[in-house]
Amino acid sequence: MKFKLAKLELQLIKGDISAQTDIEAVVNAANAQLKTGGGVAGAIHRAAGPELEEACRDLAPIQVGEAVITSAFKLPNQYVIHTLGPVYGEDKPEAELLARCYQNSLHLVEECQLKSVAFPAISTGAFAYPIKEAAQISLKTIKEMAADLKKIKLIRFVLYSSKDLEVYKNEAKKILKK
Ligand code: AR6
Repeated sequence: MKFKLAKLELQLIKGDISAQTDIEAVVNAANAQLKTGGGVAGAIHRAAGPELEEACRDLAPIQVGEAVITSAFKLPNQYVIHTLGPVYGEDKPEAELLARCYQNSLHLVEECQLKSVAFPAISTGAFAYPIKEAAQISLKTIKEMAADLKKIKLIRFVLYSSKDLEVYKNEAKKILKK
């Protein structure tokens, strides 16, 4: 499913964040130490190879809501943006912290003048953020920022299950008014 937001296209697909061959930067749902882990972080580090963890060493630890950028090494992308989402029920205010992950990631995209970025549903796995609320926050944040993003042409959400994709589609229809 596709939406037009200012000058950019927002896509919602089901897939694997580590297999986005036509995207310049992929976003990692990282841990504070920027080490490999489960879920998205595991898939990204496995596909990028051990050089990614090495490149992350001097940038860690990061704070909740912060984002940092590295090369993507063996991934089919140029860059990885690592952001630390809030743990639901622990890191507060959680909605603001989750919004900051998307804002800070998109600031890096803008600074590096990238044309395309792919996001997973940050915090909705090990960090237990409910998918519907997370979808609303991420889509609203991008909608608010869209007019200020100059270079980027494509933002893609890569959802891991059909169920999560359906939730995103439903929320996007309401929030982005297709
Ligand atoms: N591609 C796209 N989405 C995925 C993939 C994938 N390959 N694998 C899982 N998801 P999570 P978090 C979905 O746990 O909640 C890690 O161990 C998943 O279904 O990766 O921010 C880190 O090291 C869920 O919807 O990230 C951290 O310690 C979403 O991606 C911690 O988990 C996010 O799940 C971060 O937790």
